[in-house]
Amino acid sequence: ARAQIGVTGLAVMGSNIARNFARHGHTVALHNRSIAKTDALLAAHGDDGDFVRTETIEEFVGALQKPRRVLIMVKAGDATDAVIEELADAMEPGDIIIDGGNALYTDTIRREAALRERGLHFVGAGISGGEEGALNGPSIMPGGPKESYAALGPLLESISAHVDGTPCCTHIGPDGSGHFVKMVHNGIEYADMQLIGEAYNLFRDALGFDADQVADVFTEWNGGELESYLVEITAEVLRQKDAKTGKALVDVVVDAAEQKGTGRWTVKSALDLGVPVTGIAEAVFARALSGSREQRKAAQGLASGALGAKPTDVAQFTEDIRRALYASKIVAYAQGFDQIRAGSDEYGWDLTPGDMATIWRGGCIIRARFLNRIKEAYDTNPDLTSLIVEPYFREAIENAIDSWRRVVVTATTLGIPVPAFASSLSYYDGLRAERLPAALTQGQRDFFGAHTYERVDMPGKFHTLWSGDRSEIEA
Ligand code: NBP
Repeated sequence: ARAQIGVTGLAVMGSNIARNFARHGHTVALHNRSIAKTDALLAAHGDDGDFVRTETIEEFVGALQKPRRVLIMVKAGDATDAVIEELADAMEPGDIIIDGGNALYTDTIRREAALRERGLHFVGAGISGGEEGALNGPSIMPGGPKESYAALGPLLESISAHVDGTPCCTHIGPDGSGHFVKMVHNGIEYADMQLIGEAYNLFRDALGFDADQVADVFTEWNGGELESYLVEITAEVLRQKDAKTGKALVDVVVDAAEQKGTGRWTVKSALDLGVPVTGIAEAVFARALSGSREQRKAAQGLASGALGAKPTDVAQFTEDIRRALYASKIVAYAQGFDQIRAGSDEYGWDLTPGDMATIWRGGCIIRARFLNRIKEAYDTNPDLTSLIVEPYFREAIENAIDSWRRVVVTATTLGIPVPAFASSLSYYDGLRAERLPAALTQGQRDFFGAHTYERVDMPGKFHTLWSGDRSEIEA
């Protein structure tokens, strides 16, 4: 046995990760359910490094040095369970199975517990960066037993992206925490993409920009505090021309956004944890609305009401949008980090939020200059209550607040939907409010359900005898 790592599942992600391992000098055992993919990979890229071709699971496991390390890159769900079962039967106590697919973290918790019983280490590893990242350096979020990281970490770190010499890979925490964190990463990605989409929409419908003009703005923004992979590729997508019509590609693509589910998972989990991830939720719902083709068709021509005037100071409004985007983005990340902390508390994972900021700086889809600021914030104060109260972000939002309000007001008066900009601003206003209408909600709940309330001036739980003499009793 001579391979340091095995990869099973050689579709686009698995092939590229296998090549990445090989290019870093590791001997890689290859396996795929249908042998054609294994052979296609070897034919096209066999000279990337040292590969061991295998056909059966037994042959595959037999090719690996101990403790054996196998990375599964198959379709998430039942396929993963089927592959784990086959592998577990062929492996020995102390061996490590890594699931690099987009598994639901609760599946990972279940799988880790089952394999632990059999003496095997199971590591659910979130991998972000798409095809390109898989080949040239992804961001990797491995969970699972800490002991397994000693044998696995150096291998994963060697193929991950690096920023300032630091690998974009670290042990996240036990059992399903790696996939949980990857899920929240994808949720933040949804919010970020939606916010960028809303900015684009404003340029198009409030300022009348064409795609090239918006591309120029995004290119310029990518030189400042908004610098990020998503802003960079936005400019590229907007600049792309359609060969068939000569129009901007974005103008011939159907405006119905699809989703594979990780955004939805993030929101479901946030609902269970009671964390208000309003930016992510609005992003998921905005995709759903865009895909509601019947309803959208039926709603064409509905009244807009009196529309306000379009902004006349183009430079000012452009800067307003930039600031609104930055502030809303801070809120989306603050909410995502809140969810990570809540998940950590719920499952007893003892996660270090600053780790996420560190490993998301490179390789992954949400890589962005301002993650350095988030990292610094958590370095200074690991127990940060909320990112938005940390001095750097507080100041950034305070600089943006007037612009942010103007953008939401202008969009509203022009009838342009900005669900993520508006809900992020409401979240900010909600958090900073001295008094929320929740006191009234408590009164209503006590009225119809005797659910009790607390008082601002004394401890304890109280109930008003609503159907009696309306006096108050201590509950
Ligand atoms: P796919 O998600 O399209 O899965 C294809 C692979 O799964 C093939 O190797 C296929 O084998 C194998 N497979 C299936 Br389907 N059912 C199987 C079964 N019952 N037993 C054994 N193997 C089975 O591949 P992908 O797009 O490369 O993604 C791989 C994983 O990485 C997924 O979990 C995905 O969510 C995750 N991911 C993808 C991206 C991305 O940008 N695409 C990014 C991050 C994470 P076959 O060749 O024999 O059909």
